[in-house]
Amino acid sequence: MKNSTNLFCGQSGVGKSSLLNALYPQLDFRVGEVSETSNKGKHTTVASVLQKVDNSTIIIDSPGIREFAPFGIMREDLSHHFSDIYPYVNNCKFNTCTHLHEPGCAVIEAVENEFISVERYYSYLNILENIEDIPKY
Ligand SMILES: Nc1nc2c(ncn2[C@@H]2O[C@H](COP(=O)(O)OP(=O)(O)O)[C@@H](O)[C@H]2O)c(=O)[nH]1
Ligand SMILES: [Mg+2]
Ligand SMILES: [Zn+2]
Repeated sequence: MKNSTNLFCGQSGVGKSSLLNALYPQLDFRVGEVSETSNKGKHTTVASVLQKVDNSTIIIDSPGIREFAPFGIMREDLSHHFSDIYPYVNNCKFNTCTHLHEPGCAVIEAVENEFISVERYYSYLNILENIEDIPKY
C-alpha cells in the first residue's frame, strides 16, 4: 500500500474500517455496528474518506456495498454474464427467459441435471432479485 493511493471497498460491516485502523493506528476511521436485524451492516461510513498516511501514501475508506446490482444490465441479459449459465440460455423456450420460473427453461433443467452448480444458480438469482426491470440512467 505504501507510495500508492489505495481505495478499500467491499460489503459493509465486514470490518474494512477496523482493519485500516489496525494497520494504521494513527488513522481514525469510524467503525460501525452490524445491524442485528438485517445482519447486512449499517452504512456507518456514509461517504468515502481520504486520509494521508505519509506524503506518498493515501488511504480511502469507502462505505462499501450492501448488495450487488449491476448497473445497466437488463434482467433478461444477466445470464450472459455467467459463463457457466450462458451456454444453456439459447435452449430456453422464451428468448426473454430470466431462468426464474418460466416453463421450458433450459437453465433450470441444467441445474436439475447438475450441469450448473446450485450455488452458482443461487448467486444468479440473488443478483437477479436486485436488478430493476427498467434501468434508471
Ligand atoms: N468479531 C469481529 N468483529 C469485527 C472484526 N472486525 C470488525 N469487527 C466489528 O464489525 C463491525 C463493523 O466493522 P467496520 O470496521 O465498521 O466494518 P466496515 O463497514 O467494513 O468498515 C464493528 O462492530 C467492528 O467492531 C473482526 O475481525 N471480528
Ligand atoms: Mg467502514
Ligand atoms: Zn431460461
